[in-house]
Amino acid sequence: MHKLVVILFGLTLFSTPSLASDIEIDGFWLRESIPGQPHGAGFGMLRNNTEFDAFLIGGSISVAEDVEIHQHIIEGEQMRMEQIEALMLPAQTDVQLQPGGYHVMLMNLKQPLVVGDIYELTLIFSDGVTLTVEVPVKPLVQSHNDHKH
Ligand SMILES: [Cu+2]
Repeated sequence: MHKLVVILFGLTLFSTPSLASDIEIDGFWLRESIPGQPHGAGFGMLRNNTEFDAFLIGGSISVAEDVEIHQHIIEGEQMRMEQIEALMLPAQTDVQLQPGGYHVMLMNLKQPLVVGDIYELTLIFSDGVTLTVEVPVKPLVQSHNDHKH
């Protein structure tokens, strides 16, 4: 952990001040809460349009006590989540946060996430720049077609 902090600090020194201003946040959404679930999760696309690698290091949202960055890892036949200190966004690259992969974890929700609600999510990058976007709550299961039963 200490080593990573040092690495991030080093990168900050060599980054341009406007790094995160050329990062786009696209199509972010929050997954609706199921009863008894203490945490929430958010997904979407981050696009780094700069010539430099960028690092997402955290976030904040009014409905949760904290925002962590998580990844899913497979251990044997088990899949579980693990917090990561930073999500690297390579230069000129899209990174997708999606169910079963990288996501932002909303720790200790103050109220359940209900479909149709919209929250402001702030994402924090390693150069200190923050970006805030409106994120809607969507259903757990999203069908890719419109057919209904
Ligand atoms: Cu998680």
